[in-house]
Amino acid sequence: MKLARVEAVHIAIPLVRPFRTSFGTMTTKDTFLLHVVTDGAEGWSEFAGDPEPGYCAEFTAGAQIVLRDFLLPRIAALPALDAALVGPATAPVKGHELAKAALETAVLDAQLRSYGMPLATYLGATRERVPAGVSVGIKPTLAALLDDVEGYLAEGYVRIKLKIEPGWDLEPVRAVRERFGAALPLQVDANTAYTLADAEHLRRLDEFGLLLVEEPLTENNLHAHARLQWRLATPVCLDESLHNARDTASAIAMDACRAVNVKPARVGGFLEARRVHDVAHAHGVPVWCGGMLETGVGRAANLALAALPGCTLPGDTSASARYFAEDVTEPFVLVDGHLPVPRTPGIGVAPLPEALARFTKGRRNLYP
Ligand code: OSB
Ligand code: MG
Repeated sequence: MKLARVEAVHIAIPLVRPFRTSFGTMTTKDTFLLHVVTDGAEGWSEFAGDPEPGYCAEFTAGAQIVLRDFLLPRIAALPALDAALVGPATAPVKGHELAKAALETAVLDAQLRSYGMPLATYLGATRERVPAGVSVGIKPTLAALLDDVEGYLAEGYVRIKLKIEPGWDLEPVRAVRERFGAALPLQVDANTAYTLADAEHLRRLDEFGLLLVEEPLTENNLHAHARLQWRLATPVCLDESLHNARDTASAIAMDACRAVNVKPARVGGFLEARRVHDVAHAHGVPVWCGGMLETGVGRAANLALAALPGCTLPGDTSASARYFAEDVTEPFVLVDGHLPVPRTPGIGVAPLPEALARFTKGRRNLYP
């Protein structure tokens, strides 16, 4: 394969309702799709970040510069383009996992299309459909939260995740438990909003029988997460703090987490995500596939990862309608609490030209 052309397509799609986390409120999915054209097939991917560096250090405008000036020149210099070489060839560029993931995924999509192989097959997926959880944002009132959770359960979602922050933690969890019962699979995500000084407070979550508490403390502090896990019965799950398989191995060895949220974007792509999965699975630590409010382009690829054997907990891969009235791809529809794993070559979807045109804010050539 030879690289011919790479383009960033800036898209903005309104969310069906605002999504508030401890790091901010989103009302629109504003990002870019990466379109890679080779001498053979073409590939698509989605940059998972936002215009502002709230979840992590990367952001859309910066990622396009990193792709254009640092990542793509290294890929274009390869004698033959191969998705497995994207990681090693871009390793001299520090960080920028989200940008690297977008590049590797679009190249992988093109390559797998040329082989006629679905991403799920390439990764070693063992399921044809995956159970769907839903991540519920911070709401203005408990009543509004209970209404939202009730709606999602009526739609068939099999697991609820509540976003929490100081001042919105024990009460919403108690309210959801009281209303929907002890059997509801329930977990929380703090997106780094607490410190170890909050350990005694967080320990009060133990009485609610949660599946896990996700990224409670300041990012990248494995030591503090291990100290917290020592005091909690609830399993700690890491998201923001795990950037690769090596971090995951360290975190597990230190007992800094007893569950792993794997996001291909956060770890630089699907090949490293597979390794994160393998490390955790080999240690008997449950894995689940997280999300970043992706459009159908990112969602399709995530579903292939969610179908791996070690993904034993329901993920955040919800149906398209949970995010958008209209998606840029054919929508993913919840059936009996599950989403189907795409079974056509590559990531299994491509943007619908008409929808893409309507949501496109601009295009930028990144290569040549
Ligand atoms: O921390 O998992 C997170 C969304 C954007 C950024 C970070 C996170 C999330 C979610 C929603 O929790 C996941 C999804 O539904 O895609
Ligand atoms: Mg998270």
